[in-house]
Amino acid sequence: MRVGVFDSGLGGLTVVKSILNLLKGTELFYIADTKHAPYGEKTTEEILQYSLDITDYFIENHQIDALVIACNTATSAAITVLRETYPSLIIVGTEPGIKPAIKQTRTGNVGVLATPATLKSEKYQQLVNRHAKKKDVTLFEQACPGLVEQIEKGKSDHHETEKMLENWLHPMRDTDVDTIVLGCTHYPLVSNLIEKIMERRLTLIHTGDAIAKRLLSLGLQNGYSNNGHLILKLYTTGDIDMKSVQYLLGYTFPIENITL
Ligand code: DGN
Repeated sequence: MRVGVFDSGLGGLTVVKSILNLLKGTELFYIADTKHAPYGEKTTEEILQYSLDITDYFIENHQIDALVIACNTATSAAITVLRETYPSLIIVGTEPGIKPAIKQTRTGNVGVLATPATLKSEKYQQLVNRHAKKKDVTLFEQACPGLVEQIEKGKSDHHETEKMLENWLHPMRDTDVDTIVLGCTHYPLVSNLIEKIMERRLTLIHTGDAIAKRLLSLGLQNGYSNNGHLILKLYTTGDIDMKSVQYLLGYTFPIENITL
C-alpha cells in the first residue's frame, strides 16, 4: 500500500512513528507543510486548499492508495471535502482522543489541550456531544496558541515553552485531572513538560497508535497485504528543525524540499 501522510509541520511524525511500528509492507510519504504552519490560525478555506494541493501532489507523484491527515486542525477543516473529491482513496483523519480518555479516567476529570481552531470546530463539538455529554465527566478544555510554533522552532523543552504550559495547566493542576488528551499531533513532543508541571501520574492520550490500527484495518479490508519492506520518504515545503526530526523518529533521516 502507498500511503501519503501530512501535517502542517513536524507533529505528524508522531503518527508516522506509530504507523512504522505497526505496518510492514508500506511505502510511506510524509509532507510537513511548514511553509503554511501553523494551520491553527489559518481560515478553513486556506487549510482546505493546502490539503487539496498536498493530496494532488501525492496522487501525481506517488500514486497513493491511502491518505492520513495527521493533523486534528486539517481533519476538521478538510476531511469531508477530501472524501468527496477523492472517493477511491482510503482516508484516515485525526481527532482528539476524547473517547479513550473517558474510558481511562478514574477521577472523571479530563484535560483537553488542542489548537484554537480544533477547539472551535464543529467536528470537535460533535465529538464532545457524542462521547462526553452522556458520561459523568468534566472536560477542562485549553487552547494552546503558539505551542505548535515553539515546537516547530525546536523549543520543545525551552523555559519559554514551560512558562506557557504552566499558565495553561494551572487550572487543571488545582483539580484531580488524571488524564490529558493531546489534541494536536505536535503535543506528544511536550509530554515530559506536561508531566513535570502537573506533578502527578497522568494518562496522556495521543492518537497515533489508533490511527495506525485504523489504517491497517482499512488497508486489509481493501485487499492490501501487510508484508514486504517499509519505504519512507520525507518532504517539507519550508524550513524544518532537523534536531526535532531526529528526536521524533529516533534517528536522522533526509528530508527533501518541495514546492506544491
Ligand atoms: N499538528 C496539528 C494538529 O494536530 O492540529 C497542528 C496544527 C497547526 O498547525 N496549528
